Amino acid sequence: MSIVTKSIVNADAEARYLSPGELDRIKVFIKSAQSRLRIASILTENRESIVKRAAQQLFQERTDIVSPGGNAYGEEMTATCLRDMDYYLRLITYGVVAGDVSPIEEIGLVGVREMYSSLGTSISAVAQSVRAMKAVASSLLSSEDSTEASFYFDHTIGAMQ
Ligand SMILES: CCC1=C(C)/C(=C/C2=NC(=C\c3[nH]c(/C=C4\NC(=O)[C@H](C)[C@H]4CC)c(C)c3CCC(=O)O)/C(CCC(=O)O)=C2C)NC1=O
Repeated sequence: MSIVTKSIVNADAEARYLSPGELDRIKVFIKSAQSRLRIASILTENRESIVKRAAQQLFQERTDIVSPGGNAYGEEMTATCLRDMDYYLRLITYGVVAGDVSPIEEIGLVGVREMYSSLGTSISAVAQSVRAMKAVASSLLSSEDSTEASFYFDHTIGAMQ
């Protein structure tokens, strides 16, 4: 939910007008809209290369994952791993657009430990893949946009730690 929707839902639940504080937060949200939309479109346009380059880096650092017996071993499993990375990149673009981590949280982080644990997937390696995507993404963004985007990457990584 964006800050606009959230503020309205909260205010209406108490049948009150938006408070000065809420209006200020909405102002910040609207002021940052242009950069957030720019970030989302750069990440979206470059999604394939971000995932591919980050996966290469991950598999170099964690050869065990793609070696026999590894969770992402074999063409099909490797493709599923890249798919998961693409899922997280997509959710991060949702967060950037909404200016809020709750879409990432609700779609991809609630119960994530249990899920990967039941799949025998190392969650720290998944976190490492998101860290690698953050590095590739940062190289495509201006330093200001990179700082903004990092917030959403870091939140995702933090939830997997
Ligand atoms: C949008 C929200 C969402 C998420 C996040 C999601 C994740 C997700 N990843 C899965 C599997 C998987 N995920 C991975 C990923 C990896 N293995 C590794 O060692 C690497 C560290 C990592 C890649 C970075 C692999 C290899 C599988 C297949 C595991 C198996 O079938 O045994 C599965 C099991 C079902 C399936 O194969 O599709 C789910 C549900 N699904 C969703 O709907």
